[in-house]
Amino acid sequence: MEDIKTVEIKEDILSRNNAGAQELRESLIRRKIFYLNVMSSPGSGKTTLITELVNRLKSTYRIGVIEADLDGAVDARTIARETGVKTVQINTAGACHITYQMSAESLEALGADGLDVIILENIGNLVCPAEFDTGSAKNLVLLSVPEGDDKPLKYPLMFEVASAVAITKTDVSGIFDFSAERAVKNIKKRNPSAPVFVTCAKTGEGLDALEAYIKSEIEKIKL
Ligand SMILES: Nc1nc2c(ncn2[C@@H]2O[C@H](COP(=O)(O)OP(=O)(O)O)[C@@H](O)[C@H]2O)c(=O)[nH]1
Ligand SMILES: [Mg+2]
Repeated sequence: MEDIKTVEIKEDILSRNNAGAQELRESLIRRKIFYLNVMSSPGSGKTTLITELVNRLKSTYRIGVIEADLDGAVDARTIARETGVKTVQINTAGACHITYQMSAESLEALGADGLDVIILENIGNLVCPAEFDTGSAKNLVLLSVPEGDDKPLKYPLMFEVASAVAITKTDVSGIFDFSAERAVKNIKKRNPSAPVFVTCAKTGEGLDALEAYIKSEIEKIKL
């Protein structure tokens, strides 16, 4: 019988990505640039929350936003219109995640060196983006009320790689069978150390606390 050789491509791709991302992270921190990677399911409120956060932070910091999508520039246009900050759109042509190279090229296109804070809205997906380190200093993961409080149990890696988690859309809690207490318990099972913020971009609930957390992480890099 023919001897078939098996090549572990995924492991190789991931370890190369991790090494490149680590270098990128160190380089950004050396240059005192805070890079925040925002991840969640499609429609869980990333663009809306990023808009709110940028509008709160932009008087203190020079901010840029990278919007990653499979196709189109809808979110980049929204962010540019609603915040006025420098924004670039990257399209992955169908890929479900962005690699550290895509991340590095986008930072270059944005002009990272003139900025204090860069926020990346990653592809909407609870699986692949968690596997691909982008070189960010911190990962903010969103869990919206309509998705259900069990998602941290079903998508463990996404919650394991989170530096912080924001539960979003609490204004619709009454319509969905969502318990913030259960969600926090499930998040803590995956990641005991990540702070969890209970937020709503529409009512402003929890945004002061989330803004304070992000500011304190930015200032750690600026020291
Ligand atoms: N009720 C409610 N809707 C929200 C909230 N945040 C975002 N949305 C809506 O959810 C939809 C998807 O939001 P978007 O920010 O585009 O999510 P993204 O796909 O993760 O970027 C939009 O119709 C938003 O207006 C919220 O806090 N409460
Ligand atoms: Mg979006």
